[in-house]
Amino acid sequence: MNGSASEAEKRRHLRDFIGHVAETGGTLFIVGDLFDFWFEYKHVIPKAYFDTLTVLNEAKLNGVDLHFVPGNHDFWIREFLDGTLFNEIHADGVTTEIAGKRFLISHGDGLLSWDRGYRMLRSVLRNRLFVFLYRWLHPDFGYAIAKHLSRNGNYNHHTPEYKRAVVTNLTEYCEEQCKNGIDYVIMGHYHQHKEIQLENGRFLILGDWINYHSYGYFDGEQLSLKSWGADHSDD
Ligand SMILES: [Mn+2]
Repeated sequence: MNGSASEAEKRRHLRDFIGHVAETGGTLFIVGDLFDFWFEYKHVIPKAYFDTLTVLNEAKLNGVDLHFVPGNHDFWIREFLDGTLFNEIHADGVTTEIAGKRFLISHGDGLLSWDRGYRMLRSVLRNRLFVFLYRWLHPDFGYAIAKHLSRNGNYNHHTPEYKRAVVTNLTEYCEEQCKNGIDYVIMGHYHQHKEIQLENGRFLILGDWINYHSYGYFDGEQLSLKSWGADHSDD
């Protein structure tokens, strides 16, 4: 995260959104990449996310059931996120039933059929030995490396054709899941904002908080994709 005006604005919207959830109550699943980089040490957590952590803690104290599905930027969790801040962590996504509907909630990375190389890289980055060794780097150094890598991420440079191929491939995956008893598949990661009706279910790609300020909302009957700001006139 950087110190620009747009970053401050984005964070304000996020705080307002989480504050709204704290007022209305319910369950909040955060579907990964909440942080540019989260690497938790035994005794140290990063200060850059203080505002987000604070508002999440407020929501939890107000009774919101807080769940986190780590993404590829914030997988390296210990006791602070897992137990102190969130009620539950779902490292590999989760299948859960809410009001009679079966949800599959996943960050979504590594699901593309052609993503073999990424899946191998991911298994290294999640490997216990790799994590153990990385933890011995000084946090300032460990965070500097990750910040550099994160800046070089190129999700914005995908062609429209590639983005369409991603949706087609993910939709095939979701069709398969929904044939096997899932009603709703929800994922993040792909920076696309899609709501797709399947033969046996429904598929949401949640967009992101960079361009869309978007989130999925389940009222107990209907699941929909919404944008914070579009339904709130206070901005
Ligand atoms: Mn991701």
